[in-house]
Amino acid sequence: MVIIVAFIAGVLITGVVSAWSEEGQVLDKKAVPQIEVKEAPQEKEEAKREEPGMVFVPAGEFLMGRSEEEIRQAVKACQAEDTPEEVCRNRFEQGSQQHTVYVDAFWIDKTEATNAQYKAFWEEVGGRAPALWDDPKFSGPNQPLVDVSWVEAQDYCLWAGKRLPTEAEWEKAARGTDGRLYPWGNTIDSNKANYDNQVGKTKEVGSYPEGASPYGALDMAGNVWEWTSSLFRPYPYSKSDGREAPFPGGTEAEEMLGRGNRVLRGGAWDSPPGYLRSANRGGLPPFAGSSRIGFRCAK
Ligand SMILES: [Ca+2]
Repeated sequence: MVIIVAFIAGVLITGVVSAWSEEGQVLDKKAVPQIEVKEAPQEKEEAKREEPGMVFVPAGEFLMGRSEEEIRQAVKACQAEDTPEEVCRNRFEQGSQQHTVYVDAFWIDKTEATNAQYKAFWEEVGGRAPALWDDPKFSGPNQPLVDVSWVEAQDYCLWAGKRLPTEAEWEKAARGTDGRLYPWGNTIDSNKANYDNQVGKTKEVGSYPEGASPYGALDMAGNVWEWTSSLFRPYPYSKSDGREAPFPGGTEAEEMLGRGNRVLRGGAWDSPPGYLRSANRGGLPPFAGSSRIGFRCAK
């Protein structure tokens, strides 16, 4: 437990450093490169299929990670917090540099998984009841499930005939293909997401329709951090380099010792604004969980 708490603290501290001083600076439009999007013809048929509660993301490339200008701002902000320049550069230049990634077509849940949805799974399958189901701040049926580990999130998605999204899928679903910083555009907006302790708890999923991503996914920024399937490894992202393998190279016990943090995305109800950037990455051991952590499924 001590180890897990330490990792949670580590992620939060790192995120704060990367977030605060960047905010309020409008990026030069030229700093956001554009890419041409080609849509495969067969996808038009795929997109017509109905998947209740899910949105479709067509195959193609997108810009993943932070642009050079974003990294420059992040390093500057990091140094302003009295962190050595080399540490800051390692953190942002090697960890999140923007690059083009191809992603196959997929579906992703329109909202975070709710308490009601998870309860149906839990009543059928059993296992641990999330501790915060006793807390009225977090237990509403349409509030997102919190206090859920990566392992439990994955089990739920498999039960529902789905899986966790990769972090590349998650980021594309959140920001589309034009390199925007947030699901709705380039400027943070408290009318479009739940963050910064505005209400001091999670809100019902889908409470911010104006904060929808280009594909219609809701709460990709804020409300709860969302588990992805991916191991936290430096970019460039490659789905075939082992980062998507379940428990690669070790046992569950080894994973609990911190080898194999999984990526979380999007920030939570109490996160400062920079956490909500679609390119921002968090990482925690797969057995961690808190009132800030939930998930959504893909297929
Ligand atoms: Ca979220």
